[in-house]
This record gives sequence, C-alpha cells and structure tokens, in this order.
Amino acid sequence: MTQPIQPTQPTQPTQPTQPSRPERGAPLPELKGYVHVYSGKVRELYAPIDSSTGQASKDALLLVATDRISAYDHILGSEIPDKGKVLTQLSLWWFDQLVDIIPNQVISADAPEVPEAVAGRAVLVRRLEMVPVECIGRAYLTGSGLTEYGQSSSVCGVQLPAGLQDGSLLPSPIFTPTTKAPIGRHDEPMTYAEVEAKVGAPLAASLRDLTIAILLRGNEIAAGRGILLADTKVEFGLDAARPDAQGNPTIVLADEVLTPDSSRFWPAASWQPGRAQDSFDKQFVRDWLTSPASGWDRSSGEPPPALPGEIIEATRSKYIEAFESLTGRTFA
Ligand code: Q0Z
Repeated sequence: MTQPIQPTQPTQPTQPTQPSRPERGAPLPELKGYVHVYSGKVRELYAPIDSSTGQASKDALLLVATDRISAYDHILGSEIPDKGKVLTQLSLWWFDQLVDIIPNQVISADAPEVPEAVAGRAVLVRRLEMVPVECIGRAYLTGSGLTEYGQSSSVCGVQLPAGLQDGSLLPSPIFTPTTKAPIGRHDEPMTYAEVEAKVGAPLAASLRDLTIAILLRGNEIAAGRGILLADTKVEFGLDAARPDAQGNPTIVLADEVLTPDSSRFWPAASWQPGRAQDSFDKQFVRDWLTSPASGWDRSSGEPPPALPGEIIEATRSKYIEAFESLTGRTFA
C-alpha cells in the first residue's frame, strides 16, 4: 500500500516553497492557476491560487495521480501508461458506490477545474483537516498484519485465533490503524486505545465503523466480479464548514479510495491460504524484478532497473482489467 505524505496543515496557508522533486518519472506539469505543494511517491498535490488574494487557497486541493509505480518499497524508473487515469477513475467510481455510507471530498473531476494537462488523472477536492490516523481495514490476513500476528497472535491489539496463515480469511474484518509516519518511514501500528487517546472516543468509533463498512461494501461489490479485497487503507478528513446535527464537523472520505495502490485486490480464482497471493495488478512486475532476467538484488538497496516493454504493457492491461471488472465499465 502506498504510504502518503504527512498532510499539509489545512489551517495554515500553504507555503509555495520548493517541494521535493521526484527524481524518477515524467517532469511535473506547470498548471495555470495552481501552485505545486507536494510530491508524494506516486502522486502530486497542487493548490488552486485564489484569484482575490493571489495566494494558495485554503479551501481546495488538486490531487494528481501520476503513472509512477512502486514495488518492493522503490519507485520504479519506468512508468505505467494510463495508471494515473485508471486509478483516479476507479477512486471516483468508488466514491459514488460509498456515498450512502459517507460523503466525500470531491468538488470536480472535470474541466474547467481540472486542467487539460492532467485531464482524467486529477480531482479538485475540498481541503479538509486530515485525521492523523491511517485507517486500515483487513478482511484477510497478510503483509504487516501477518507479521504482527506471527509475533503476538494479535494485530493492533486485536486478538486472533491460532492457526491463521498468509491469506487466511479473518473470522470478521478488523480495524488495524497505524500512525502516519513521515515520508520514507514506515507507519507504526496503533492500538484502538491509542486512536481514542489521539482523536477522542467518539471520532475513534466512527473511524473504525466507517473503515469496516467501506471494506465490507468493497468486498460485496468485488465478490460479484471474482475479486477479493484483502485489505484497504482509507483516510478521513473533517469539514468544519459542514457541522452535523450535533454541531460536530462532518467526517468526509478523503484521498484515494479502494485503488490497487491503497488496497490489496486478489483474483478469487487463485486464492489459496498458506502462500503469498498473486497481486491483481503488480504480479508481472514482482515476478520480473525477482527473476534472474532483471539482474536486480532486492536486498542490495540499489534502485531496481527499468522494466521491459512487455512487462509495462502487461501491467497496464492489469490495471485496466481491474477497473473494468470492478466497475463493469469500459476504460476510455
Ligand atoms: C492528501 C496526498 C500527494 C495526493 C494531504 N482533501 C484533503 N484535504 C487535505 N489534505 C489532503 C486531502 Cl486529500 C491530503 N494527502 C496525500 C499526497 C498527492 C495526495 F502528494 N495529503
């Protein structure tokens, strides 16, 4: 799962300082009316320039998905054509599938708000006060959850039955929040009590219940398409400008949702607990990088080599297949 950056503080005006430039991939587009504020691993953040003040807006952000791809904790030197568009369109589709569960951040995904240079892969969103917890829901056990389980037979303080294996279906879905680590560092598991201490008991309960509801809805929809949703990371923001009936800020679904970068999708047909599952989207990349053909040693700390054209093309097809199977729509 892609770990996002520390969010910029929404209460302070964004400083248009020199953001860290991605050292790999296509150059950053200059977008008229926007200032670039942050480079994530595979995405870019811009702020609209307020026409009355000439300053970065405090009310909105432009989230731009690039074609960059990560594997084994590296950003690869090769891009996957259309990955940014596929993931953006998938995220938008999921926001719609979830709107009876939670409102979302989207203002516009179309012209004129979204500049032509990033058409299809950018969304103008409400700038929210981001909740400082990575909300992870797990339906199946793998990855860091499996590692923690091996050490303690629990994940983030949730006790699990003995005998679970890599890929096992959990008895019921679990909420396994993590801290938001600074970029380049790994997020740390939090217990539910730590989430309560950080955000208060009422918001903690809402984050947990919303995360599980999103995971369950995601699995209901994916199941009908032969796909399992093992786990997902969601981010929430608070919209103080939209108080609820009790006067609390509205909890809003932020960032990206249920994309292959924030979630693990597995082909249901080859699911088999007891071994690492095939990745829906990145399996060709992983297989090639760890094969003798790549000449790359995963443990060397060296950046991985550029991908062969056929691996790029096969991976592009997998992203499009994921979009088309999940949504039942044709990728334009
Ligand atoms: C998201 C990220 C990146 C894309 C901050 N609605 C929001 N309000 C305030 N902050 C955010 C959002 Cl989505 C926010 N991120 C992660 C980083 C490109 C998204 F470089 N950071």
